[in-house]
Amino acid sequence: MWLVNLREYTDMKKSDIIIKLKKTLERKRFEHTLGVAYTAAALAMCHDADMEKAYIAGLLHDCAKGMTDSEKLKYCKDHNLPIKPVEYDNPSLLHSKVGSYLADEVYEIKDKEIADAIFYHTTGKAGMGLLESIIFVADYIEPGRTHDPELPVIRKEAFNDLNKTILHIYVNTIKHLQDTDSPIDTTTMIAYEYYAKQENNGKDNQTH
Ligand code: DGI
Ligand code: FE
Ligand code: FE
Repeated sequence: MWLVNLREYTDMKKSDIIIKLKKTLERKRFEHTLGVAYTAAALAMCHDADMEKAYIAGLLHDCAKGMTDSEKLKYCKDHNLPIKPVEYDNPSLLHSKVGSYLADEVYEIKDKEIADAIFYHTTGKAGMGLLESIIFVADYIEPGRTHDPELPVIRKEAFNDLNKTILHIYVNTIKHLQDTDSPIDTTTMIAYEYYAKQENNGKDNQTH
């Protein structure tokens, strides 16, 4: 493998991944996937992250979306992945956890940072690393998204201040979950509190 130019190797991988994803995802989901991949690469350019990793994590972030709820629950049981009560109530939340394992098992991407970015892309978590933050944000803002009227502002923020953008996304997502009476994962709430505190600390520092 070391005789192969690394650039060619990853280019080969990317087209293999895209062909495989096209077979398992519905058309809309596949288009969203490509949108997240190039948005993540653009955010990586802006925020000095690894573009290659951001693109691949973007491609794979929803790779488990083709599975039914019972397939996802079975996959977790077969692989001894713990399932939280909120995930039993809403098994769609499991696509991020399952996807991070499929990235390794099915798509042969053996990279901890990419696996973590996929694992946390739905709820996020307190203190996300750079790649995790980029995938969390790219998933929300890619050009195909239309669900949030504040998207034009959030898209601009994303290329300026990632933590501020993450807080904005949490505020809007939690409001949407409350409005629709959806159960909120504790990881989501803890992360929201973390980013709200970060923002307040930043403001305090500016006034001193
Ligand atoms: O897979 P996508 O649709 O591209 O995006 P995603 O993985 O971010 O999932 C989005 C959905 O997840 C959106 O409808 C909000 C929901 N979500 C995020 N955090 C929570 C949540 N749903 C529940 N019930 N609880 C959460 O904490
Ligand atoms: Fe997702
Ligand atoms: Fe997504």
